Amino acid sequence: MKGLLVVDIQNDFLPGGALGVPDGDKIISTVNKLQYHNEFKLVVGTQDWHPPDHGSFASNHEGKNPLDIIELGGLEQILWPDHCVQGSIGSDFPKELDINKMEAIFRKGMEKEIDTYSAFFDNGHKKDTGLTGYLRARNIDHVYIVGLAGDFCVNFSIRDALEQNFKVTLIEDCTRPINTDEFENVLKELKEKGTEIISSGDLLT
Ligand code: VGL
Ligand code: ZN
Repeated sequence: MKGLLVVDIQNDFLPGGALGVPDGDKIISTVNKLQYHNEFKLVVGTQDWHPPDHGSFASNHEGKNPLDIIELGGLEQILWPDHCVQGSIGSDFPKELDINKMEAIFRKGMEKEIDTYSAFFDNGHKKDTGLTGYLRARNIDHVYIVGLAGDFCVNFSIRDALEQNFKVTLIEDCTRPINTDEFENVLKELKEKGTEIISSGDLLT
């Protein structure tokens, strides 16, 4: 059965937000429609959900700036502006996003020593968010993915979903990257790994 995973559509990832993704807001109305598509037996959302002292924030490392790279818990970490701080307006879903169809919301990025881009595992693959088990318990074997940011949380979620042996479809017009230049390469890699890439128009008529 097919499920829809809506990744990190949060105020901070929209234009004007702390880590605004260019045109991130443009996907919302289509994502709203997709959630009601009969094909999807389950809709699940995620939220990036950091404590204020999270290790991915440049502000928590003396002399560092956003986009600097450091080592965090033994992994390479890109530093970001403070974003999606637990309970802040930036961490909230935008009011335009329909969240009524989401049966569960998985929050991630709560441990300060490790970042979690993927909806399935932290970046070190040490801790499972529980999403794999949840999807399996609901008989989902095919995950459709939409959301932000295309090159980070969507990208990493797709890789993990494939590794967990889900069939994976990215709905290309329902994601946007932080870095547009490199996104073509990301898409090419995802395709090579077995991701099906479609447009929302292939589902909605
Ligand atoms: C994300 C950077 C930092 C994302 C989250 O949701 O793609 N990107 N934290
Ligand atoms: Zn984050």
